[in-house]
Amino acid sequence: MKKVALLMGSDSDLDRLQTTLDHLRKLEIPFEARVMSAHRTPKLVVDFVEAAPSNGFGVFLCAAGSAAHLAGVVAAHTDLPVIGIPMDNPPLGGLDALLSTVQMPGGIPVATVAVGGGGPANAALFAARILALGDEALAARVAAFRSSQAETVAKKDARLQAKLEG
Ligand code: RP5
Repeated sequence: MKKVALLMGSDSDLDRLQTTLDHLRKLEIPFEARVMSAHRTPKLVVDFVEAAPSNGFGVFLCAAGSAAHLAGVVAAHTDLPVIGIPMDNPPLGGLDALLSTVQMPGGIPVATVAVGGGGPANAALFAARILALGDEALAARVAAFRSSQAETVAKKDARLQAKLEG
């Protein structure tokens, strides 16, 4: 299976990417997580991205906050799919990163997940769905994950009904 490259602009992003890592691990998706910045280490980013296909990567997850250009810069240097994860940094709470990531010009696509909440987890799940197109075993794990969520909701509903009746 191709690997996921999880790039983050700073180690200050890492704690908020725990659910991304958790979901990649749960779905048994090989990945590398790296700190590199579109602004502070632009050459490193370009070198990494250009070498990515020959290094076995299939999808990029790019997490950055503030004036977040990491996902866009990565997308500008590759034909692989890029998913942007806008980080909810102060003082603007991630609106800055969201707009910087989602408002890409035509021709250079970046799929952008939500700021905070389920966004970082969804980035991993979206990467899983992309890679699952060419991997039946992963597709089965993705399907099982979705079923398990439905079962969890059904249990919660049953608990609610019991509480309301009691
Ligand atoms: C962005 O700048 C990073 O993704 C991070 O969210 C933000 C702040 O970085 P630090 O100043 O905490 O290193 O590039």
